[in-house]
Amino acid sequence: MPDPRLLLLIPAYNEERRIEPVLRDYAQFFGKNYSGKFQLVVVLNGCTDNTLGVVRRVAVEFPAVLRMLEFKEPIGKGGALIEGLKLASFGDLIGYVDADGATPPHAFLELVRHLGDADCVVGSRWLLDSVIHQSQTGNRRFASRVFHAIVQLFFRLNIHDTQCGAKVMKREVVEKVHPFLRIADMAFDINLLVALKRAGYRIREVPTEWTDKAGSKVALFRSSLTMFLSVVRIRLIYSPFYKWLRPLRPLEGWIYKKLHQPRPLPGPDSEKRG
Ligand SMILES: Nc1nc2c(ncn2[C@@H]2O[C@H](COP(=O)(O)OP(=O)(O)OP(=O)(O)O)[C@@H](O)[C@H]2O)c(=O)[nH]1
Ligand SMILES: [Mg+2]
Repeated sequence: MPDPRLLLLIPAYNEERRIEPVLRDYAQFFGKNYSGKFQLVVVLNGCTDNTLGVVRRVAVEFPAVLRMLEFKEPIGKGGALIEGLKLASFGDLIGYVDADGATPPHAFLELVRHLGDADCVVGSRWLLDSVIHQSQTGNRRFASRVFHAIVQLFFRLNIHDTQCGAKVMKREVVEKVHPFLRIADMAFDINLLVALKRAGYRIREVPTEWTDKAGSKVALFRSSLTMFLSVVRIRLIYSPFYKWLRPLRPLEGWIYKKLHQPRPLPGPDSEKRG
């Protein structure tokens, strides 16, 4: 039986220096090692460099495999994935990885192969068998562990690494939880995992191979603060107080703006479900 159709999303923001070999490697690897249909979609927004030009150039070499979506607005990594996941019907399985090549193609295929009877597989850098090349700075690892403790306290997800940029899900699952995806910044992954858990889906955490690449653009303080705010927001959505907080929306918008981070998408009242 051939492998299922696989749609892989790559969110990309100012990645002109890092994305080209990643696109080539994925297109070639999956062309050779995957018997099902493979589609790669790069989702860009607000790039001020030539990422679009680079993606276009590589797309000419792999016209059947590589496509792109471009948004002018600063919708963030989460916003880009929320848009990309609207294409879920192109695959039986839908995944995403970072544009910097932190996850090599063979490691992503491993995640796909581990799906089994689960609904979502998350790659993990914090399990015994994880293989990490060139680890993050001490500050970043510390921030990541504090973030993990807060997330565990709030949501009891029991996942060691919620932030790994490599995940894969079944199409039905994406379609079911999509209306509950609101967070546009890097806490998008928490939004997704919490929505999956509340909908009763099975999430499997699998050790993965990961390389921290040079050229990091993450502003640690600003990014951590935003992620904290977003996690509090996700927690409140599922609390009885949520409706009383509506008047604070303009303040929330102001804070995200001050932090130069994409603000959460406004949602209908159905936001509470999920
Ligand atoms: N479309 C889109 N993608 C983004 C945005 N911000 C980050 N990304 C992408 O999200 C992925 C993860 O971002 P990274 O900057 O690599 O984050 P990281 O891996 O935590 O940090 P570094 O690799 O150290 O920079 C990459 O593919 C980025 O290009 C954004 O605003 N819009
Ligand atoms: Mg990265």
